[in-house]
Amino acid sequence: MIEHWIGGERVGSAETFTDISPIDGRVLTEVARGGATEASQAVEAAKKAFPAWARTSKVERAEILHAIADGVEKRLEELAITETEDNGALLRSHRRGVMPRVAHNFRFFADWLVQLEHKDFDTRGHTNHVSWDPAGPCALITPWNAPLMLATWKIAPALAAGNTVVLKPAEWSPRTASILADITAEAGLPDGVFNVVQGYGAEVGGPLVAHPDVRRISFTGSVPTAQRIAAAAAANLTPLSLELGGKSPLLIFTDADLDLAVDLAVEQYDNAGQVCLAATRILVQQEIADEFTARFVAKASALRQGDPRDEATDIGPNVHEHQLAKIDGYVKRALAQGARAVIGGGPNEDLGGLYYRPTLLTDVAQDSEIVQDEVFGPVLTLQTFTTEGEAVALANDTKYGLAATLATGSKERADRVSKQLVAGTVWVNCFFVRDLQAPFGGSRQSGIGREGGNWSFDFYCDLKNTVTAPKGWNDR
Ligand code: TXE
Repeated sequence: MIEHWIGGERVGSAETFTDISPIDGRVLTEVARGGATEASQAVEAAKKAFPAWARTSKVERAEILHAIADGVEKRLEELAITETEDNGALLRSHRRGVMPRVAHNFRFFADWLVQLEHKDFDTRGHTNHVSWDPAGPCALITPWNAPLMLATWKIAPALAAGNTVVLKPAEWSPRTASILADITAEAGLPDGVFNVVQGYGAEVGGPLVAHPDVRRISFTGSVPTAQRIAAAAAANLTPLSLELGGKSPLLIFTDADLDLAVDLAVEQYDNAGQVCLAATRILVQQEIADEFTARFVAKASALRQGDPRDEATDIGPNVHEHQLAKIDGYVKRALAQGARAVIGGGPNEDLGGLYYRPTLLTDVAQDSEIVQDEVFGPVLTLQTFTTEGEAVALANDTKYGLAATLATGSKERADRVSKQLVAGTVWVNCFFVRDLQAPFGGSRQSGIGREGGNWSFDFYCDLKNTVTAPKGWNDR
């Protein structure tokens, strides 16, 4: 049984829900199904713990964050397996990429905190001193596609800044947050500084974000849920940070290294396509479209789909039957409208369950839902363009603006095109390189605000400027 973690104690609920593995439909555990009462208890605990935690020195907080990172590293294998069982993402990625990054999130923000300062400056002899004051209890709402990674992008800077936290993990992947709670306690984080409430979004997440004592809300997830959260935040004018979906383009020009371009395109099937940053719209220059498609098909067809716990597997299952139905609905409607499946086009019947075949669709209209909506599955579309101007126009013709990837051999073209793209991140001849110093987030409906480096601290703090008069000012 997974319970809530409130004020340093395990707390149950009268009702529970069942956590099921997308790998094979196995029941993993029962989970406490929280509601308004638990949300309020957790905020109370966070509020009570706040003054003492806010008073700790930067160095004390940094030490505890490093101890949490040590704990994550010590339990890395357990965390990796637990997360794979919960959301079906590859165990090899959890082992070698995701969980080490979880530890790094704590180390990075611990170190960043220690050097965080704004140079004092002078105004007519008066000294201006800028400080980052912690804001108070923060409500963090996170999704299931990279549960602990995305949660700790928020938890680490929030705690480093001296805030207290209530985390509401996604109901499809509740378990690693619970392990993290144990790790924080073992690392010496005082009771109530970090709390976890489990349950469904509307039932426990809704009351949490509407709570008047919550000082910051940070959310990663879908646009409709973000709109509900923003409405709740508006009632209390709670500052919020939103990291939402995307429909990012991969632009491939004739001067690109075609092998690299193919690698970049195939990489978009990672995590069975359940990645907000995924470049799901391949835009390829007409002259090389046939050659690119042939090489893409060869490479993508060699991907191994299967049990994500197997190190040889490249693509695992999608997370939940609702997601699978959503993905298949999009593909079926696209095919009915005249799209052609170059590869894939349906669930993997050999494997059954929640496994969807990596799919590439051509003959898709720019204004169709398959090109405009986030599918969040292993489904890519391919369109062609003739000129650079047309490529940019297609790339930007979306309600999103999270990321864009370019494959080109020309530095001048890369500079020219990246300047014109509406995207929070542009990758040139690479993908998914993410440094925590960099601002991360999206334009348009991909979100509000940026996470990373100073941007995270600016969000989780009340910035203060203290202006001190020079000595003897009252002698004048
Ligand atoms: O997301 P939700 P879902 C996109 C992706 C996917 C779609 C639906 O396109 O197909 O969203 O996924 C909590 N108040 N992304 O339905 O609902 C919920 O419990 C407070 C993109 O799973 O946004 C969970 O913890 N919280 C994405 C979290 O919100 C609420 C990652 C996310 O769930 C709530 C995930 C409410 N009223 C999905 N309702 C990305 N940006 O990476 C739900 N929640």
